[in-house]
Amino acid sequence: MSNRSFRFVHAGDFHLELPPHGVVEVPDHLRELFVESAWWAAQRVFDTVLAEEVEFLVLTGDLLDPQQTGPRGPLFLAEQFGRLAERDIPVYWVGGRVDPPDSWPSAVTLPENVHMFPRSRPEQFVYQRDGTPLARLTGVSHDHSRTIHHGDFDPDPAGLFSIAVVHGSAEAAALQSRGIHYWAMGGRHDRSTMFSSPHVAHYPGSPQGRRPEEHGPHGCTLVQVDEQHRARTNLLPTDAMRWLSERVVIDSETTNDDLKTLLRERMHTLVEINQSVDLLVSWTVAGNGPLCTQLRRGALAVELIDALRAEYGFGPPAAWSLSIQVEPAASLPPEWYEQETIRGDFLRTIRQLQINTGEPLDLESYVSEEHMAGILAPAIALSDATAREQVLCEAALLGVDLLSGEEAEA
Ligand SMILES: [Mn+2]
Repeated sequence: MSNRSFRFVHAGDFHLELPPHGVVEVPDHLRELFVESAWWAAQRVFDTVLAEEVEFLVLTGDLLDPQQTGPRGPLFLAEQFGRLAERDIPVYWVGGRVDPPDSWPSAVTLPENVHMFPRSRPEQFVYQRDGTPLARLTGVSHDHSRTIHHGDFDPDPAGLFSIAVVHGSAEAAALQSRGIHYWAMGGRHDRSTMFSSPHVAHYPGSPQGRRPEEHGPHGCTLVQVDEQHRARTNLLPTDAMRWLSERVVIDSETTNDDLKTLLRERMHTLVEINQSVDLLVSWTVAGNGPLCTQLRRGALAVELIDALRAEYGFGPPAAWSLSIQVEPAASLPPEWYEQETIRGDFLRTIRQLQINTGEPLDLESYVSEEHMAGILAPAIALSDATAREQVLCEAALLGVDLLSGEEAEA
């Protein structure tokens, strides 16, 4: 039995049916990027497989919903698979939530190098290089239960490198107990590793981030297996545009110009670090001082955004600033709660509601009957304790903004 080192690529969650979203508006010059980035990123996964000359490609589901992409989706994938077929590179594909094996349209023929795992029970393939077995892949497509039946997976009896190909979630301890060398997981859109030694369970994430919360580089994972059957994972970025979330801290001394300089310097660094990929940046300003109040209410945020967009937003590559938000201060000055002012009354009321978590907010009385019949009713019930606390905090800040006199800002 040979223990040779080898490499493969692990990718998933292409979601070709789903363009990036979660922004208020998309400027004209970035429209094509929004529409096409999921496709470009997926194509780069196949480019990577060819460029790295790996043994095979493991795909862990949610590649496309063929109903929603229309013919373009299956035709695109079949073409990409065909590029790998020309180089004799097999593809092992487990179905996820949106791409169960029976959703593939019969009119589009899958090339013979593509092996799909069924949904009913695990199936196995042994990958061979020049007639020598290198790895055993066991996989089962997602069956709507979300949880992976880890008991279905056993390591290769002859000691081959064993890969489990699955879509969903599982307890790390349950997976670790099986003796599988590499759990190729799918179903999470941000990259994450459940454990990495001695064995590995890994989600490569989507090749393309879809919304501001999915920040940082996205791509596929290059897995390198050594002679001792240890696997090492490396991110190979494929994203056509990258969401970034940046936080800058200011204090009571910070001036408009200081903040502008701070943002420009940070932007400069971001462009240097993330070369040749378009960036979408959400800014958060934290700290305290009069500038925070100005940013929350006034035209300053718009002015800063406009300046950043003009200087960096058009590229290429573009580094487009989406928004500037002010991080709510951790606490308000305690003396404000004691003052005999309308603001003091307001803050004391809010604090009572924060302490007595069972006390109803009675927001219903502010909403017309017509709206109560719609989706607003459950939204204002705020039965979730965290959501209630968050709304009360925001209400306190809004109240402070509206009820503080001009002198309080100075
Ligand atoms: Mn998914």
